[in-house]
Amino acid sequence: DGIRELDARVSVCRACPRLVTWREHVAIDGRRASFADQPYWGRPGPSFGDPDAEVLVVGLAPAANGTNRTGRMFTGDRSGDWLYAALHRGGYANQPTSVASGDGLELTGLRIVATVRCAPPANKPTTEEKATCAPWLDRDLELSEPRLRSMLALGSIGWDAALGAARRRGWSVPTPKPRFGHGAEAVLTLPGGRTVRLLGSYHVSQQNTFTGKLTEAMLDEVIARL
Ligand code: DU
Ligand code: SF4
Repeated sequence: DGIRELDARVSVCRACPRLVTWREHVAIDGRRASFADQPYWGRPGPSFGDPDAEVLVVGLAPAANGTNRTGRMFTGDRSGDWLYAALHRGGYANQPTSVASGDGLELTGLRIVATVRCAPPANKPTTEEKATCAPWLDRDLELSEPRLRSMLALGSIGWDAALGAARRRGWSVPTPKPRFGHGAEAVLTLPGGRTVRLLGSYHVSQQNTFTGKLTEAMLDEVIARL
């Protein structure tokens, strides 16, 4: 189907020279010591989850030793531990943990994509890299659109990417531009009049979860509204 083909195509994209160099460097000779005996994916991260999802989660980018290692969105790092535990509490995931493909994890009603599909140095994609990767997100949105009811943007970069993709799809976005914040909500209107809700959450990165800026209760509250 369309999503399978899209996932296969994005997995071999080499459009951003800096990110190709970084993802392959980490995979080949920059592996974290605790994973040194493992093969790394070292490529862009395809979407993960239910192809018939009504909810789309838009993250930031793969982590160098997370998705860039395991090849699956939010898999094998602390951000993923947080996200999948919350998706399990919210009824979208069949188990709370995400270790590696083959661990039995399945999502129902929800699919996860990223703004930028390759691990960026210091987790910071450039403006150009975000723009170069945007067509992949556009295609994900197009394929999800018939069933889509809501989106969850993790962090302001995911929020801006979701709004940009919605505009390029011809959806109507409120003006002034809806501002990102934890719990922020924007109602987007499709050309036919149907609406899709965009919700914002602080990103599940360690700098938010370790410091208490994002608590489990805060994340659960937004997921419940999806
Ligand atoms: O082989 P497949 O049915 O395309 O599934 C690939 C992979 O996607 C599976 O290991 C879990 C995930 N997945 C899911 O999480 N939810 C679904 O509804 C279908 C597939
Ligand atoms: Fe391709 Fe996106 Fe990776 Fe750039 S970040 S190389 S556009 S998949």
